[in-house]
Amino acid sequence: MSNKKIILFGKTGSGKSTVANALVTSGLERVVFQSSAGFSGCTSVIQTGSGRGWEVVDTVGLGESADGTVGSESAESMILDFLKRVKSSYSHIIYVKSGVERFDIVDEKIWQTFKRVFTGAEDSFVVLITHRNKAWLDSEFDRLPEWVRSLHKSKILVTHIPPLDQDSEAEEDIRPIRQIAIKELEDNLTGLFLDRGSRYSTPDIANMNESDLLSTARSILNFIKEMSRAAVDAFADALGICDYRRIVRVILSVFKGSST
Ligand SMILES: Nc1nc2c(ncn2[C@@H]2O[C@H](COP(=O)(O)OP(=O)(O)OP(=O)(O)O)[C@@H](O)[C@H]2O)c(=O)[nH]1
Ligand SMILES: [Mg+2]
Repeated sequence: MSNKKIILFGKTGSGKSTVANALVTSGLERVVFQSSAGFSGCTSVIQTGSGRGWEVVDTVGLGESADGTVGSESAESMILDFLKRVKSSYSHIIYVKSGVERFDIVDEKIWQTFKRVFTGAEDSFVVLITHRNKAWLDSEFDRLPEWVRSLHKSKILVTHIPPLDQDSEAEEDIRPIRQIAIKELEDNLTGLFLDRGSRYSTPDIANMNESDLLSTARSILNFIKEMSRAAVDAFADALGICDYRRIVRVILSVFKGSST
């Protein structure tokens, strides 16, 4: 059985590190990827880990960044570093979303940004909703946003991986439930990969040289600015966001963590 390589992205607290640990270690007892539940807090740099046939790239969660505005030049080099870091072929490129939060406009913009970053590897795109089960997905499907529903149904996955319980008796009860959830997630992901003949998807960036990557980084930055501006123009009232730079900042925060 061939190795699978996945990259996870999504907002902070969506469950990326949890999924990463689950796949690589089959549980949550051994921590490879630091998770928000741990003392170390949320993920602040891109991390890679592997085990059990899975190689996982866990990215920094998108959220409001504390350090304010990023200048265009440093934003560009941040994106460039990120592109260099993630230029590779993948079995799955996964947008992780917490099912207890509503999908909003920022989710859509992040998704569009990653479709732009991984152009050429569309085959491997998946949306993974955490904190929920299949029954929830079936009942909520029609309420998912259009950009999610337009994916093939098999590429919209749902998982519920309960965190480690400090109470050892409770943990004993939860562990088998967690194990079943992890097994189901693995089976779903593996199934998708087998359907594609176990072939990796290669994004255009994987074949780019330094100068192509730089112009791609520049064009991605412009793309982020343009679409954020358009979103604010269209939805300013509903969003309560008058400054498109705020959306830009949120989206840019994912590219942090790849510079050394
Ligand atoms: N109940 C439940 N809790 C979950 C699930 N997935 C993640 N969590 C919890 O949600 C919290 C955040 O999970 P993380 O895996 O750290 O999220 P992350 O996306 O890596 O967050 P950042 O590193 O900040 O981007 C942790 O307390 C997890 O235990 C789930 O499916 N069900
Ligand atoms: Mg994390």
